[in-house]
Amino acid sequence: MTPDASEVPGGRTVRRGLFGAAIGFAWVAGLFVAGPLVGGFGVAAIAEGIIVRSPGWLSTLAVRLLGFAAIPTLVAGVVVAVVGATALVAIVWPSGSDGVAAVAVGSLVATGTLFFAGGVEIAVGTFVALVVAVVSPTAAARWLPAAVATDDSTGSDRRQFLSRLGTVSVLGLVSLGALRILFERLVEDRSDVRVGEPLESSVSPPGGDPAFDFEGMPAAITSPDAHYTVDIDVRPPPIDSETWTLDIEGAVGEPYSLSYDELLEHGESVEQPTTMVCISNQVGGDLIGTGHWSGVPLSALVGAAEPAETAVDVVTHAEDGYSEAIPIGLIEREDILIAYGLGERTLPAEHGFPARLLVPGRYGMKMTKWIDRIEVRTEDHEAYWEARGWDEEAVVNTLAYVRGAERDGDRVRVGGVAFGGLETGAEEIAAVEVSVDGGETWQEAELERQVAPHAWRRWRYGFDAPDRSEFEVLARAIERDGTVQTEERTDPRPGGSTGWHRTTVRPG
Ligand SMILES: Nc1nc2c(c(=O)[nH]1)N[C@H]1C(S)=C(S)[C@@H](COP(=O)(O)O)O[C@H]1N2
Ligand SMILES: [Mo]
Repeated sequence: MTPDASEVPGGRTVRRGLFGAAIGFAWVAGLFVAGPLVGGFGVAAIAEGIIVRSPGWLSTLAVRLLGFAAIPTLVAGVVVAVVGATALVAIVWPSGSDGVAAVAVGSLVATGTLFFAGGVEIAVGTFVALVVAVVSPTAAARWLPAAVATDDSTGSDRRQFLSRLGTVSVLGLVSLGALRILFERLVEDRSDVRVGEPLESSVSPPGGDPAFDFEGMPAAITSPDAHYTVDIDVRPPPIDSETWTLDIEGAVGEPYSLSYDELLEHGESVEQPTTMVCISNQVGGDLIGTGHWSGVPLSALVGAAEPAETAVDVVTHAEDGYSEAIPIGLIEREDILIAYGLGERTLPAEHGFPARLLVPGRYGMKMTKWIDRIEVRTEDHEAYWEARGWDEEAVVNTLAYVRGAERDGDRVRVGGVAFGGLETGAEEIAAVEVSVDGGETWQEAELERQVAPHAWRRWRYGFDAPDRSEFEVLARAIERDGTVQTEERTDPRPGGSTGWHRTTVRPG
């Protein structure tokens, strides 16, 4: 026989807590479902609000501890806090008073406040979103309470409560899921049709050497879907390419604006595969990719505005409040682009639609996405991450990462990628050396021919190993002037991680 709930100390408290948590969760789920109607998940907006309002040292600490997972972690934290708070309220809520009405009023006030603080516009969609975010927890409160209201619980009460909790959750989640899909459909039709649209003039990216395509190896050119993303916000800012303009202004003789079509049809467009790596990437980490980008040299765009003699910085400003500065002297480099395309299409929203900066050889943080304004300045500008303690120049530290391993009979092959922001253009990495004996001896790997001047080099190294299945592999790159990549391990902050990548592989 199972004990009655009444015999379990705190059984009622637990059920009340569960009831309250379910209501909090229903509210969060309602907000998530309504997200497409109000331009995003309300909980994400709370998390963003916390980041924006918290002092720089705190957000920096969070990023330091959690890397760029700080924001998703914060979102999860807000969800837990909401669910925990509603559980507590349910536990202390006086029996006998009308819980359903309280939930309706409470969720109405909370949702209204959230939308108001988030600057959501007054529209039919907002009203529908509000209804969903209120009905979801209210319905949960209406359908769950039977077992909670009674103080003298019995085993059947408890079972009834749990089976109700199950039924209501399943029915609720199914209907919320269906609503979410419906809302996404509705909004998709309104979203910018030019995101990810085929580019007319684009040529296909250079192909890699198939000999380097084996188990675990990345493609020579990363597809847009496979390219990592790192954002300060949880979602890309919605931008309408019809009304968007790129304004070039500040300390210039001839400020001007370009429309989206004018940018796409710019006569000096180029295509440029470029490796991008996030400054927060750990040695061997995944925040690295080589996109096939197209764009217009920044020098052409800024040059046409006739920058002042006294100009020092070119600042790119983005819709999400992000900014980055590069010294005016640097823009003479023809390879710094305002990119509008990735992989033969216009940019995907998450990679910066309609336009983003590309600064080859620098860390990704220099490459502002969702640009709407280029400002030439006569004073130094403090950029987003710089203000949070990261390196201003952000030149990529020479790196060699181990990626793949494969066995063919007695033969084992390991491989990976190498890259460095040495700013000399092509052929910056002269060699990659590999050790499979813990650093005792080093052998030179075979390098793939360079697919483009600013693209990583893939490498591979084969050796005979009939009697072993596990290998510790170490890799290090050699720069063009013979300098061996530093062995010293440093943290990503402030200037990017350094050190040799050491990892264990089990080739299959
Ligand atoms: N506007 C804006 N630009 C941004 C960021 C951002 O959060 N907002 N993140 C930067 C960082 S830290 C990196 S590593 C790259 C990542 O670009 P990707 O998401 O296209 O890979 O974008 C950079 N540009
Ligand atoms: Mo980054």
